[in-house]
Amino acid sequence: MKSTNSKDSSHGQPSIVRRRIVALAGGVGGAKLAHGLAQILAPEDLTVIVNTGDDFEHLGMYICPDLDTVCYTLAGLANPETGWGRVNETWNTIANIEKLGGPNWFRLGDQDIATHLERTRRMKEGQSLSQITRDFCAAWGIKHTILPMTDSPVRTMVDTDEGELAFQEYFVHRHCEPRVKGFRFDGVNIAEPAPGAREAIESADAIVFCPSNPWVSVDPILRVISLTPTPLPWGEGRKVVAVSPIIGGKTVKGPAAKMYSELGIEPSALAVAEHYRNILAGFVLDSVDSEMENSIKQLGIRTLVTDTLMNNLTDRTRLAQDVLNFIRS
Ligand code: FO1
Repeated sequence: MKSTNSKDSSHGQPSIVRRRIVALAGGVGGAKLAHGLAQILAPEDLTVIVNTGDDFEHLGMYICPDLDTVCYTLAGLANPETGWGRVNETWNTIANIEKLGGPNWFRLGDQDIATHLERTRRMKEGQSLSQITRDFCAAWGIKHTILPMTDSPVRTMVDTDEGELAFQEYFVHRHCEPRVKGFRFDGVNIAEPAPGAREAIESADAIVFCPSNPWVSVDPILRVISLTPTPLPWGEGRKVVAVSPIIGGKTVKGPAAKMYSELGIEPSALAVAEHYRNILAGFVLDSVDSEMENSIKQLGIRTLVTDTLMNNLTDRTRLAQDVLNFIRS
């Protein structure tokens, strides 16, 4: 549903057509584009649906790394060096846990621990993850809607040459070293989308897949929300647009390129477009990959070639504006 403001082009003023956007995001890359979109879109025009397949219980706390990364980023609280965790963080708790012989492989800062403790307390009281996220967003001054993909537990399991590993065990504890053979999303078949997610998608003019890992960040969300293929021609109905997380055959952050290689697929923007080919209407690839544009077009997908690296807020906002202009085109 489009909402149009009162300016009327027939009176010589440009008509400003608002677009409702749903962004699907994993961790750091997803959070950056969501942050850019939030600079441009009004709060009622942007819903970010976040992967919760990376969530796990650790040291007695319920931890939602991607959800926290997106929230901290939109709130301006994220650690600019890592992209995850909090800015101006201290590490006293984890240092003392380490001294006592406890697990220290998952680096939890003191401020971050407050988030996990309070979330865990509320969950034990029976509050849902989406309810808690709504309250936390309000406390952090976030005006746009951030939803976990689901309130039920879904756990990404990584099948490797060393057996099946829980996601954070593979990702952080084992530094993505075991060779990947496949993925399983435990609990996905019974998981319902979080309240509001379906409505946001139904009323959206476009769904944007942020530059997050297709295998372990976007796929779990797609499985939960059961996004139906969009065979409509460009310009008719909802547009589904993805931004490539692979630039010049490499990922800016995280193991997506390594995963493609280990699964026997050459990592590239084209491989990402092929991954989503049944649901995509448009694809945004980096200028360094412009030679792939024609091959992507041959998949029946519209393309935008632009600079997709997001080193600062200006880059995030510019890329978000490019994506919105592409959607409007
Ligand atoms: N990633 C790491 O590589 N090492 C860590 O110690 C680590 C701790 C951590 C703590 C809180 C949090 O919200 C995220 C954290 N991450 C860490 C990032 C996270 O595990 C991954 O980036 C995502 O799960 C993948 O999107």
